[in-house]
Amino acid sequence: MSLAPIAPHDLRVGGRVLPTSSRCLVMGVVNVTPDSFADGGRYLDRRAAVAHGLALAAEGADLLDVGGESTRPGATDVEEAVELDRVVPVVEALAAATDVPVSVDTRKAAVARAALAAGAAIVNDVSAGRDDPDLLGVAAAAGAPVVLMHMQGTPATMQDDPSYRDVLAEVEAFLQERCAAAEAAGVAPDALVVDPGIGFGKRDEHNYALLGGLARLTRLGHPVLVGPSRKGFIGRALDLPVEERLEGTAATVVWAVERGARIVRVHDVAPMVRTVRMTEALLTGGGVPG
Ligand code: PMM
Repeated sequence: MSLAPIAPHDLRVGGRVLPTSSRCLVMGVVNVTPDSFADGGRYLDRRAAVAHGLALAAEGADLLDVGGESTRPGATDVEEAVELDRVVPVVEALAAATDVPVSVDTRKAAVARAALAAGAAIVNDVSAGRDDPDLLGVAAAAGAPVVLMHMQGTPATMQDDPSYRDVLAEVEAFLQERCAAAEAAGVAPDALVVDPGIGFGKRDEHNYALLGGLARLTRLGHPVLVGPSRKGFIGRALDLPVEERLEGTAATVVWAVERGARIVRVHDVAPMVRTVRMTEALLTGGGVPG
């Protein structure tokens, strides 16, 4: 079954409107971790992380996603104090130095709360509010949008033996249920973003099925975020190491935008801004999207 994507709502962050109803936004990744798969260790130093975030903002990022816990396959949990220490100063410095809204990539309510107090505007939770029951309430109290991502299992175990009967239907049902949970916790419906969680408890066939059926997830009525950047399925398709997956990421971004993705989470901001803008020009016959 193929469906045309439907336009979602905009997102309000602070006093600003992010135009997810009409454009695909580019979210740049700032990992303050020693062990993320694509850039682990490069930005563990606070100043390096802030400089990297500012460079991504200058390259045209619409959002900056700051994370202090690697969620790569096999990664173990990070202590709350360690994650706070990695994330909060970087969020604070970026929020002070740029107008680009900052999101915090965390599964912990305390980290979300501290990051929001330090100037973050969005919470990106790869557990979709399941790991810490207080996280959705924290976002609701701050009036902050929340990214709800699908993952089967936990980062430590998710790639051991992922299995689905119908991955697209199961991810769709999961996201629908988590949107309801977020609304029950007080998050406004127009503050929700959904994400199929590429690579999180998925075999390649599952990633391809989700990317192929992405338009169906737009039917949930919320902006769809996709994070394919430099991930393993691209490496396996092209037989290339992580530092050589730019074109594979770009091809996946084109595909996702054409099927209705309204935020792409990427490491290589400048080339992906061009990739997204060109895809939108093709989709609109050269006009302004919307
Ligand atoms: N991927 C990673 C981390 N956080 N968040 C969302 N919402 N979606 C993703 O696909 C996602 C994420 C893993 O990538 P990284 O280790 O390079 O940050």
